[in-house]
Amino acid sequence: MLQTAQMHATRSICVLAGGVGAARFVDGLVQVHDPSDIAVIVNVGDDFEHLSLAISPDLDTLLYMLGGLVHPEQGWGRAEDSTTALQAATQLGGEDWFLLGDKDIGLHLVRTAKLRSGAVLSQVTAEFTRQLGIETSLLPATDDQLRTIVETTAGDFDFQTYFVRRGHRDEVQGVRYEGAEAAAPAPGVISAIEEAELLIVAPSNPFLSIAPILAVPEIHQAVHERRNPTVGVSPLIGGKAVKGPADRLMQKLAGGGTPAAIAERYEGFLTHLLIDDLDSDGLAALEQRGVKAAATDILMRDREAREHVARAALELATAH
Ligand code: FO1
Repeated sequence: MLQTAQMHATRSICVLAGGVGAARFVDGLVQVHDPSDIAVIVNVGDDFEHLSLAISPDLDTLLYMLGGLVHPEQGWGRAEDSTTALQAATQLGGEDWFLLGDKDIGLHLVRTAKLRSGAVLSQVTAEFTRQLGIETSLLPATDDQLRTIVETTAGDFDFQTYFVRRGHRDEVQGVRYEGAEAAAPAPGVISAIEEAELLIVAPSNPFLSIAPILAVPEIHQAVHERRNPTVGVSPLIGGKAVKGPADRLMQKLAGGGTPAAIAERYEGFLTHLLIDDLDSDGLAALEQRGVKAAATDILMRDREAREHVARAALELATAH
């Protein structure tokens, strides 16, 4: 098997990540810690094939963020992109509900070609990080097919159909991770978890971004066998999601959006949780669960705020 040196490099910080919040957090982390000493394990449950292109939104959001190319307001896709190709495809009857910019399509063309000629996702991702000058290691959770399926009162939908096409309006009854049971971790994933001094669970949707990673059995086991600290950053502020359905999913599937309910999602491995000042009335319940906690302003409104949140997460892990 072809494995790159980068995949074997030991990093002291390992992050579990998915979505825009995670990418913003990692952008803060690389400002306060050596980027080459960080490995990020990325959700692939949102991946899908669209207009025959292999799309990996969470990997791409991190690639664009760390490569300095991300669309600043959207948080996904590329800055200063155009939509000529998609408009032409739509004129010919192609689907237009998933916005693919011209520059973004450039990446998808290369990824799709490489995958079709036999490369695996982790190899393609490592190649892209090299091309973009990214020192942080970005590892897909698995090279195997793993798809998040959202079960709603209107039917079961793959992630992007639920999230983008139907605007995450359907009432969710459950989530399943198709293929996870049989999936193997991508090269480097297990050693990144085992060897990191600190594991961080990024401020990502627990059900839609973090759970698909943990649904890979060997990853679940490695995370639970760690002896070093694992710090989570809450995805909710004042019990509400900054964007997306995390608060609704927590209400429906976890019985609430309190800090204790978030810690419960990560029961068995979470040692610390950083929460927002607006949720500080939940600190005592966390301490009661044996989870060390601190509250600060965790809204990542700009680069400075991202740096603040990353620093606070590192300080929480080292303070006690
Ligand atoms: N999110 C949207 O809300 N609408 C879109 O049309 C859309 C297109 C898109 C294209 C490429 C890409 O990498 C991400 C894209 N996203 C879009 C974001 C994506 O659906 C979500 O950020 C993640 O899957 C959630 O983690």
